[in-house]
Amino acid sequence: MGATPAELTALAVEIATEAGEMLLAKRPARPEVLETKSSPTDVVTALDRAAEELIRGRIRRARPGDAVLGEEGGVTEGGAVRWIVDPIDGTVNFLYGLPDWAVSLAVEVDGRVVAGVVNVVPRGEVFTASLGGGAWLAGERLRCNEGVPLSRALVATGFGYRPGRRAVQGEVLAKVLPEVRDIRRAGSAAADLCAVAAGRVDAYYERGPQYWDYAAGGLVASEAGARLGGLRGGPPSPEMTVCAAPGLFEELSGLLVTLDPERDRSGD
Ligand code: LIP
Repeated sequence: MGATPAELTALAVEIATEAGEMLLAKRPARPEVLETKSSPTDVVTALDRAAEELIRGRIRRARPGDAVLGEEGGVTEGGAVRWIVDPIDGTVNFLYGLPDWAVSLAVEVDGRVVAGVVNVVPRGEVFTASLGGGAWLAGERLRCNEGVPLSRALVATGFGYRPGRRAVQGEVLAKVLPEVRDIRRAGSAAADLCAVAAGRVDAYYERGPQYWDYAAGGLVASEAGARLGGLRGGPPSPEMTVCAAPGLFEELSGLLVTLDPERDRSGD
């Protein structure tokens, strides 16, 4: 079933908004951990699962036959249109009641992301983008910060859940920190990428975000003029994802390459 990027974005806004309303309404004072994944600190709550089920149900009702890739529910095969779903990006923030968690929905057509919505629920901010249609927040078009040198850059980053990865991420951070204005670690890749788009930070890098973490926020940032990629000219990936205006992207990725960041301490 055909649809324009703008139509897919509008549907994604409806679904992400409804999922956010459900999460706000049903979030208990102290959500319980349902289970853990890659480590004892990589948590899933019942509401992660419930939100993804709501989202999948709305997609099925509106666009039966679309494919879905979701953090909790895995792959549902379908046609040329595929939804990339992170029902709660920033799950630990959700668990603790911190404000940076988001419902992140991206829509691909033939493997290319054409629509992205990041609903940062506690802040009441719904970031949207459609391919070629710009990035938007509350009716205002977004532009990333340009012309910022690395030494004056406010840089967002994040950390994985396994000790062996975090040990190397700490080593890399220790080398990046003296070279930049400062670091921010908010806890949601989707929200971090939207912060790049909105000029609230100048850059983002992280080793480890999954495709559902960065697919929607990556389109928002790209449509706001930022470059999204990996190291050495590669695409964004769980190996390394970097996002900034083109000049700063080159400076930051050039520094990261010297630090051999795409590795984990062996054994854990
Ligand atoms: C989160 C990422 C974030 C990372 C966190 C966590 P989750 O995703 O969005 O960038 O630093 O450690 O992985 O696990 O909340 O969906």
